[in-house]
Amino acid sequence: MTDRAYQKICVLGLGYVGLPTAAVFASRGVDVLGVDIDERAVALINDGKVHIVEPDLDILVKGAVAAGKLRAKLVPEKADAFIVAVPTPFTDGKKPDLSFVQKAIESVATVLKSGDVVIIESTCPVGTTDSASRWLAQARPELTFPHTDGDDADVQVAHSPERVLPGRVLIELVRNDRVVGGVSGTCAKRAAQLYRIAIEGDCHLTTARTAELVKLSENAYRDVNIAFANELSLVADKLGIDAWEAVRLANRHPRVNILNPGPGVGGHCIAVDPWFIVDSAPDETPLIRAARGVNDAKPVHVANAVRDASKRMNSTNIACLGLAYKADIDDLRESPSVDIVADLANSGDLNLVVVEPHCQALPDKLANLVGVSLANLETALADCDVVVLLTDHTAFRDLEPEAHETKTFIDTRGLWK
Ligand code: SAJ
Repeated sequence: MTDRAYQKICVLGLGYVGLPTAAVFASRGVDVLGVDIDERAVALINDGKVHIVEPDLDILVKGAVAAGKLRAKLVPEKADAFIVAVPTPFTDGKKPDLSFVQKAIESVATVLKSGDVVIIESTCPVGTTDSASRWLAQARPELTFPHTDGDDADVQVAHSPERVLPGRVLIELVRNDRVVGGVSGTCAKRAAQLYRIAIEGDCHLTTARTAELVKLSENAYRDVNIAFANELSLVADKLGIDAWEAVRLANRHPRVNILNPGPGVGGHCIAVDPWFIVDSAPDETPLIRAARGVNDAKPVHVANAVRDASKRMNSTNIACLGLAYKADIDDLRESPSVDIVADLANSGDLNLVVVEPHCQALPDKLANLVGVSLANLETALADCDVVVLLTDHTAFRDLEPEAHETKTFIDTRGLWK
């Protein structure tokens, strides 16, 4: 059911959050214009196709485009609401890079009219949504905005962070609760009214600044807890204890829920967002910073363990299973598995046979390194004496290390425990 206030919306940024969001609103009968700077993505979407891998997204986009409810363009058009879902990476100095958000907001400013709602879904440092309201006001001085005019403003500005898990985006987009933070109370109410067209979860209304911190806290919480598990795994290794067994048994306690140790933390969110908190309160965040350090150091620890095994086995033939940052996806961004293979390649004397069932070719970071090749599982197992499991893909689950007595297996994920 469309809400009469929202006949048409623009979604800026057609990535793994923006495109599913656009398609879900379109499937609810809203006229949706998706906007992206990537010409190839725009052309594919207008053809009813998708440029990212996410279960069922292709079907939803195809249907929405065929029904005339979803189109894509390089620039926005007039609409009733604008959802900004562009990336917010960090710079080399671990500072947030808001240039994509700022450019998207500037392009919205060119088509904005009184009564419109602008919502930022991109993860951003506290204060960004208030800044967006100021940026819009600078571009459109004849309109009023909530940072100066509060509930009486012509245009509403809000932050509602995306919280979906890659691999389950379409389910979580509709079912998860949403935090909706407004620069004013009216901003939050109007933004929630939009989400209720498509969202089954509850909308929790708050301020834009609180909503910004909520999102950052969620990912920092996970990072800190994974760091705890990773630190425990180093302790367990040193003491000759199976870390996954220790975690599993500790979790039998009714108030303990330790996460799983792994080769490090990848993806474009959990390894990045904690730095946005550290940047805004550096003196108050020793724990969050330390957790980042523990998780970032884990790939080096794994690479050293592989080099030790190679020496013990007197063999330089190493099978590396998995490159993606987590199981059963093709996403290699910030993946510790890629970093570990690159680190091992820098040793100079190893023959690294990589198996990644979700990729047809090695990523740029590995493609030109000496001694790294891509192979299937059978070839890698036949040719290598050390086997390191880096990503817990289902395709590796049935491999039985005990059936290969002459090889050394390093299981960084606890998949075969
Ligand atoms: N990991 C572990 N041990 C664990 C759990 C995860 O080592 O017990 C590793 C994974 O292997 C991976 C990394 O952490 O390398 C992150 O994976 P993830 O599944 O925890 O999270 P993401 O990055 O795919 O998605 C997260 C989600 N946030 C939370 O669960 C708090 C998702 O809900 C957010 O929408 C997303 O970040 C985002 O966009 O911010």
